[in-house]
Amino acid sequence: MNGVVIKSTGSWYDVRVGDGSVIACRLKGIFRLEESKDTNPVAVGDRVQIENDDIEGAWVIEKIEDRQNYIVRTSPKHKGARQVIASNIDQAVLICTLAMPRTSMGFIDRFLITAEAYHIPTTLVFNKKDLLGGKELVKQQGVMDLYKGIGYDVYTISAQEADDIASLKALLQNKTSLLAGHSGVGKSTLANALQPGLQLRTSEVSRLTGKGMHTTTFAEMYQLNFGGNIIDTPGVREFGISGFAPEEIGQYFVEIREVMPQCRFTNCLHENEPDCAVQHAVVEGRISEQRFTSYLGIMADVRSSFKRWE
Ligand SMILES: Nc1nc2c(ncn2[C@@H]2O[C@H](COP(=O)(O)OP(=O)(O)OP(=O)(O)O)[C@@H](O)[C@H]2O)c(=O)[nH]1
Ligand SMILES: [Mg+2]
Ligand SMILES: [Zn+2]
Repeated sequence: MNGVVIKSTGSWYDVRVGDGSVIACRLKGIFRLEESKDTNPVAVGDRVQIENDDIEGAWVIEKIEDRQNYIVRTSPKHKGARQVIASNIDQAVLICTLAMPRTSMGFIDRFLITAEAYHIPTTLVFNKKDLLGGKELVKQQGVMDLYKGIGYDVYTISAQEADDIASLKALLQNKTSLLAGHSGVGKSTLANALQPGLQLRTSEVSRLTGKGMHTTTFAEMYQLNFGGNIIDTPGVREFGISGFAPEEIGQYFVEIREVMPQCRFTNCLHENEPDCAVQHAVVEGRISEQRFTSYLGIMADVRSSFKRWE
């Protein structure tokens, strides 16, 4: 029987099959033994073949179909190991909040370059606009304008506003979308608003630290009654990146990719090289200093993780 993995706990996998029912499956031993840099051989979104195994007396995943795409992050437990967050997705929706919790541009950029590298179109959704005062709204608008200028789709919403939920529905309809972001930004709250009846657990952000409580513990895919699927994921503290070569990174910054053919050296890394079109663009304000700072920070990370791999 064919199905789609909608939840993976590491020992059990919930698989949604053709008639809409969900079957808890185990993984055939062979997959666990396969050599892999990934910490999880099966991810949410994987299309699989399952069979009722006579010997084990349970449903097992027999075969994993090739992935159309997938998105990974560095495993927080084992640096250098990759964790596949989800596969076969149409888009990612990065939920950000200016406050409670604060989402930094560095975090946004790390997510965006990973999504660029894996060819996953990404939309930025700034949630909790109801919490922002005048000054903060101006600040948020500045960040939003920056990303709009680069070419990303950007929304500002409140989970409590029916109109905002309606515009989010239009974004998500008939697609399989990954909801990502820090703990506490409101991923599960938004899922509940989009699909009444889900009743996912949510918890208040700590007033003391301004951080979320890591309420969602496993990624899970839910069907939307207006068409499509969403994957709610556990909040991540940092979006570690690994496995990239330093010379790749420029290509994943859309606006750097655009100007770098004009650099004097074809292997320019846009750090200290002479006649670098990227540095010129930063000086002239065509590339934002914040994005360039993110670029340099990611280059430093990539270099240090590269060394570990050698
Ligand atoms: N004021 C306000 N609060 C919101 C909004 N969206 C979510 N919240 C609150 O933010 C808190 C955290 O929401 P969750 O949905 O648990 O956040 P999450 O992103 O799923 O967090 P993790 O599961 O830990 O990753 C809850 O108390 C929500 O009620 C919003 O638009 N405005
Ligand atoms: Mg959650
Ligand atoms: Zn350059």
